[in-house]
Amino acid sequence: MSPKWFYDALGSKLFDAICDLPEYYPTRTEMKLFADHAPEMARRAGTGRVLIELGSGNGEKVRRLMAHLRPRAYVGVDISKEVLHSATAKLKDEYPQLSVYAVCSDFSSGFRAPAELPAAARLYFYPGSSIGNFTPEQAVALLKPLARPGDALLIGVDLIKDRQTLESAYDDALGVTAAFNLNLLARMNRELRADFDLSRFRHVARFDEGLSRIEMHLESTTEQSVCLDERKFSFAAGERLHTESSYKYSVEGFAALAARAGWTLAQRWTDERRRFAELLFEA
Ligand code: AVJ
Repeated sequence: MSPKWFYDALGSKLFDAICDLPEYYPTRTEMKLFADHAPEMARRAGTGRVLIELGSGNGEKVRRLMAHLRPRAYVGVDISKEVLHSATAKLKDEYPQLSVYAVCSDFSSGFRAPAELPAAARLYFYPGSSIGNFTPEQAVALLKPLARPGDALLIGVDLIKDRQTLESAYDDALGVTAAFNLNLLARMNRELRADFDLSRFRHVARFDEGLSRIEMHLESTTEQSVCLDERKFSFAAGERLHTESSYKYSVEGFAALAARAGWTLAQRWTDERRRFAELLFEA
C-alpha cells in the first residue's frame, strides 16, 4: 500500500505526535540543522525565489527558513487538505506581503505549478526525508522533471545508521507509530466500509540492510478474513500488509541518485552524529 494513505486528518495528527517522540530523531535533527544553519542555507539557496515546498505538512519547517529566504512567492503542496489549509493560512498571517499558494495534490505523479506563479527561479524545498518513501527509481522520476536550469533543490535525507536506532524510531515504546500504521485499517473501515479487526493485526518495523530501507508492515496475528467493498480478503496467521518503505541513504549515494535526475550537489549540512542531512542541489 502507498504510504500516502496514512495522512488523513487523524493520521496527520499521529504523524505530528511521532515527530515529538524521543525515538524519532529525524524531525528534531533536521530542525536543529535549520536552527544552526538557516542563514547560510538561505544564502547558498538564493533569496527572492519562488519557494515550492513538497509535502509541506504543518509548515513548521519552512517557518524556520522564511525570514532568511525571503521568497517572492510560496507554494505549499500536500496531500492532506486540512493540514495544508491551516498551514498556508498561518503563513499568510505571519507574512501578509507574501503571495501564498496551496496546492492539494499527491505529487508522486508529477507536480503542476499554479498558472499565476511568477516566472522567477525556483527553490524546491523537500524536507523531512519524505523522498525516502519512494524507491530510488521513483525518486529519480519525481526529481527529474523539476530540474530546470537555474532552479535549486533543498532536500532532507535520512542517513544510514545502526539498526537499533532505526528500528526504534519506527517502533516506539509508546506505540504511537503502531497507531499511525494501524490507522490505515481504521481508515479503510471508515472510508471503504471494510471490517478490519484492529486487535488482530500487529505493527512490525524492520530495517532491510540490503535494500537500505525500513519497512513497516501490519501482520495478521490469526487466520482471518476481512470484507472490503463486497470483496473478501483472507489472511493466514503471520501474513503481512506492507504499508511503508522508508529508504536510508549515504550523502554520496543520494547525490548519485540526484545526479541521475539532473541535480548537482552544491552544499551539505549534517549533524555531528551524522544522522540526517540537508542537501542543496542545483539543476
Ligand atoms: C514522513 C515519510 C519522512 O519515513 O520517517 C514516520 C513517515 N513513518 N514514522 C518516515 C513515518 C513512520 C516518515 N516520512
